[in-house]
Amino acid sequence: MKFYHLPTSCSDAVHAALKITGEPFDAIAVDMAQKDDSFLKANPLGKVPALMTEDGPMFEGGAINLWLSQRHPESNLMPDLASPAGAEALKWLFYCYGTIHPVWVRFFFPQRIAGEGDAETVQKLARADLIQNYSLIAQPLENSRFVAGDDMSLADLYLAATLHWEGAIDNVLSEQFPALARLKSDVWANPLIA
Ligand SMILES: N[C@@H](CCC(=O)N[C@@H](CS)C(=O)NCC(=O)O)C(=O)O
Repeated sequence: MKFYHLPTSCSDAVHAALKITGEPFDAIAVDMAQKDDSFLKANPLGKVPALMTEDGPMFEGGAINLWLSQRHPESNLMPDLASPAGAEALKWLFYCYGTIHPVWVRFFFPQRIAGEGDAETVQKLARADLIQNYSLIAQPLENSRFVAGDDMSLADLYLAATLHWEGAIDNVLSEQFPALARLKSDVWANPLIA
């Protein structure tokens, strides 16, 4: 299958899952300034990550990664979804995709919200929301190595991918929440991913 991605974007979480599962793939780094037809066939919205599988296009990173985890249960990327650990992993996975990621979009592209209005204020509010949102997901990491226990899950992959961007807010997340700094280096040092 073909994997459309952009290094240091949210597609890194899918890239990591592809490597861990051993799913064969061709990685294609997308030129966002010139989105070609094959990429737009994989995701008509022109966003990464996207896959062109033998059965057709697939997009939305969370869906792709859940699909990969079910195709490769031996990779242990998600606990049994009906178990208590599965509930935790799902909760934090959706928190990253549905709550944290959109706030980064507000931060990086404030004019998409503000239009002709006050983009600076939109960005300032997004920064404050980011700190509050990460303070919540840092809590489980005070008591366990990963967000849903001692095994790494898809939630950790996605959390680590979003932490690539904290340089834009002076690395305040790693500074304020050492557990996040630990998680970030733990995930990216994993020999299956690196
Ligand atoms: N909900 C989508 C979001 C995808 C997304 O926003 N990807 C960003 C990179 S992190 C992108 O491709 N942005 C390009 C753009 O918005 O034009 C997902 O989780 O896959």
